[in-house]
Amino acid sequence: MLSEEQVDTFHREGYLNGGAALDDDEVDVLRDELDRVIADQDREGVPQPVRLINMNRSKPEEPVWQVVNIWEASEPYRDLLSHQKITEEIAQLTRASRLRIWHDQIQYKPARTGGVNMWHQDAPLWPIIEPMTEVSAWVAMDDVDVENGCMSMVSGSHQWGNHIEFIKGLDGYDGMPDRFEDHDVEIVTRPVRKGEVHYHHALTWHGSHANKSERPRRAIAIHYMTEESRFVASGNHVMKPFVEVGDGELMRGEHFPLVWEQE
Ligand SMILES: O=C(O)CCC(=O)C(=O)O
Repeated sequence: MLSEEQVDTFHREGYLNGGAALDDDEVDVLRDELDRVIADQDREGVPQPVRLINMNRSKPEEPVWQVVNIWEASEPYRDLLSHQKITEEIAQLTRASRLRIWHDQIQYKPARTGGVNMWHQDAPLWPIIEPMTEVSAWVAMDDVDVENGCMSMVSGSHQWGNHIEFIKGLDGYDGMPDRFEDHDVEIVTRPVRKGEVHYHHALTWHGSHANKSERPRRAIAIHYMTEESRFVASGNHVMKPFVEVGDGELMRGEHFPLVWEQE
C-alpha cells in the first residue's frame, strides 16, 4: 500500500515510483515468457497477443518492440494483471472500487539500437474510452536508467488537460520547450530498477529516449480502467474490435478482465 504522502505526490506530479513489486525469479519468468511469445509469433495453435510490432515506423532500424496484450498469450503475464500490491495501489491512486484491464503493452528497446518513444499523453491516444482518468503501472524487467532509455515525465502536466496536438507538433524528442501556456515545463527522468513498479496518470506528458547502452531495456505497462470507464464508439484503437458493449456503455467483456474489487 502507498502512504498518504506518496498518493499526494502522485496527484501533484502525475507519476510515482511505487518500489519493488517482483523479485528476480519472478522477473526471470516474465523475461523467458517474452522470448517465448516472440519466438511463437504466428505459430498455429499457440495463443497470440493482440499485436507485436516495431513502433518506430520512421526509423525501423532503431526498434521499439511493442507487444499488446501479452496476457492473452501467457499465463504469468495474466497473473501479473491482478498482482496484489499493484492493483491495491492503482485503486488508491484512482480511488476506484473496481479495476479492469484496458490493455497491456510490452515496451522493449534492444541494446545499442533501441529507439525513441516520442512525447505523448496516453488518454488522447485511447479515444474509445472515457473519462481520461486511467492510471498505468509500468513494471521494469531490467534496471532501466538514463543509459538504456528510461522514461521522462513532465511534472504536473496531467493537470493541464488534453494537449496531444501540441505535443505531436514538437520538433523531435529534444524539442520540448521550457514553457507551455502559463506553465514551466520541468522534465524529470525516471529511472526504475528491475522488478519495481512506476505509476503514471493517463494525461501526464511522457516519453523515453534511445537505448545506446549494451543492455536491453524491457518493461511492461499495464493500463487500468476504473468502474467509470465507458466505450466511445466514434474513436479508433487496436482494442476496438474486442469491445462487446454499445456506445456509452460501461466497459466490460472477456478482453477487459475485472482484476480488483473493493471488499
Ligand atoms: O516505455 C516507454 O518508453 C513508454 C511507455 C509508455 O508510453 C506508457 O507506458 O504509457
